[in-house]
Amino acid sequence: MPRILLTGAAGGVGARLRKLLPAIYPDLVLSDLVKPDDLAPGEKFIAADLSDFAQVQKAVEGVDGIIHLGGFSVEGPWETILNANIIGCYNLFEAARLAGVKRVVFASSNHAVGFHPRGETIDTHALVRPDTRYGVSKAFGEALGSLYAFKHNIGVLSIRIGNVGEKPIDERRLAIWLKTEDLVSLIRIGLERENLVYEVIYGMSDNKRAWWDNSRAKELGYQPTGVSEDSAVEVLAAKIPKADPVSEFFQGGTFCGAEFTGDFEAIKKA
Ligand code: 15L
Repeated sequence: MPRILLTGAAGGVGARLRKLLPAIYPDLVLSDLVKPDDLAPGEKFIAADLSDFAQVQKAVEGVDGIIHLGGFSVEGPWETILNANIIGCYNLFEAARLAGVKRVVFASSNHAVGFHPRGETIDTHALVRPDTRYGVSKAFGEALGSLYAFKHNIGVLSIRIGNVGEKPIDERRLAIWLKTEDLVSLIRIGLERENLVYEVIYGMSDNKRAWWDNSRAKELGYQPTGVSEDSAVEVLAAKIPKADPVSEFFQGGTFCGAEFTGDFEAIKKA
């Protein structure tokens, strides 16, 4: 039975996965900076600060596969992103290499490619266009995953996650919504698919308004079950006020508009 480590287990997505993963991976170890408040008696937990290599080494000891959600999950100050997402991600992969971990699923984000226009459909060959320091850290994690896959024989799957939730919550999320069960299917591809070297795929459900071509995920066996269009009438009726033009134009939404000092007319055509 494989032992699987879930980092970032106390976060929002981590909390959702904690409900579904034990049925598939009974030997699941949870990790985060601090213990989740609702930790059940049967759940195994190890506290680890990702920016501390010794603590990360302890957490990965004896595991076969890692689901790496840990780190700062939105835009933040450089010091925060540097420690939690850049140094933290390096520590995770390096500790995994030393411990002989076979698989890592890296929770990347749509914000690694957020500055692509909504009017364009991109696949995983599109250039990274991070929309934040956070997005840069996700592009870094993808690159690091590729290095450890090709150089150190760890099978790595980077999932550019859209937005995980019960339902899509606004018009942008109709394009990028990811049902938790579908995230579990993607994780299983990363941990279980034979001969996986390094892959990048988009973490979205069956979304009619998608601006991502996720054919690589389908080739790897992904069959999404969530249908975002089922919520379209409700979402559009809510008439959520529009954000600024930059946020509305690009895929990354308000992550693009925040702190923006660029030339909107020029980058629209780039
Ligand atoms: C992300 O990467 C964030 O972790 C999440 O909180 C959402 O903001 C999501 O992107 C999104 O783009 O909606």
